[in-house]
Amino acid sequence: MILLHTSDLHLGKNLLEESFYEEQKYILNQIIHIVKENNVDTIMIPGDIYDKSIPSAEAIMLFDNFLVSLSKLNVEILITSGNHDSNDRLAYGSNIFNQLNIHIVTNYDGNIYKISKKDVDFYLLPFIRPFHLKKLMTDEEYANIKTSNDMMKWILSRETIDKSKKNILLTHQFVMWNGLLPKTSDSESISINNLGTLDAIDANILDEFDYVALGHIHRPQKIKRETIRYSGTPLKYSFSEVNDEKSVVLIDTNKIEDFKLIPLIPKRNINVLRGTFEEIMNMPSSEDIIKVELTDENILLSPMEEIRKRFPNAISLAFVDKKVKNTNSEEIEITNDMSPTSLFNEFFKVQNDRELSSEEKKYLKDLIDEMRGEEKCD
Ligand SMILES: [Mn+2]
Repeated sequence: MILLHTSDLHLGKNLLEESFYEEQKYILNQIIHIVKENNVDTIMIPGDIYDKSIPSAEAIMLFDNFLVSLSKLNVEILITSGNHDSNDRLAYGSNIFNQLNIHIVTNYDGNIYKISKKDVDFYLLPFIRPFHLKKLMTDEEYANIKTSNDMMKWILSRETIDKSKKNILLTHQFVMWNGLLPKTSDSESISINNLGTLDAIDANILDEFDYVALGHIHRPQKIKRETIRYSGTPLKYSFSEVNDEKSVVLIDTNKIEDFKLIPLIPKRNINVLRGTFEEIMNMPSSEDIIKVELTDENILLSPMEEIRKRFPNAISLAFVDKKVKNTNSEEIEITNDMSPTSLFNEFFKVQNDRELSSEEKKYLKDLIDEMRGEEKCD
């Protein structure tokens, strides 16, 4: 059987103000194309179908069309909810979908939802936290569940894994191994606590599975072994991911360890351009979604307008020169009798390591006078 593993679609996501609707539509079509080309039997999506617990109508339509297209290709669809999904909303229609080989699992009731297909057993575990187990246990038992790892151990201890079969687990969790945290990005909204491990599940307890299809972390990577794997998001969802290569995992269940990563090529790429204004204006024009980091020494007035003529999808601009460093107010000596001009001069000195020139002083004085004049008119 050929399986495809992807996750964290985050349908409905925006990057700053930029909608990803067209990109998502494009990349879902690409996944459908990969499914067709490779005769995929089953697609596995362990969580974060939507970006928000109340997805937009547009996002719902994207997902709907995706399911319909997959269904037409007779692909079995295995989905579990992620931390971004609303369980109740994602579960809508799941009973009737089951009859169409679309399995959407959003609830854990004491046993992992299992699907057997040929020689493979799939275990579908939605995103849950330790407190979800409270209603399934005695108080004494619950007192022992302190971490996500305790939770997962308890969950797995209740399953009888048939070792004569291939066993595959779908789960949306933070999995680590040997003290190594997974490589995160800016788009996950995960807060790593002080220990960094309280929410983490130790990959060692997943050893009974031939393949673990993980969702939650947005960078594609293995944890402990090649076959415990985050597929990563199908698109770059933050500027921290510009150097990542996005892909889906294609698995032949007869030789799981020989899985392939099929690259996903986005409609528009995401990129960070760094340089002076002049350098950037000499870079080849592109339709990419761009963050500009200007290294100019002088502050420019509305550079974005010019930059957008060359890079119409520039959506973020930052000055990264030392002049715009965050000045700690303690670095500036302030006394009560200082005029606004000398206050500004102190600030300027800290930022630029020099005094204002006489020309700059005059400009500042005129500006302040003008503002004062306006104040008086009020
Ligand atoms: Mn996610």
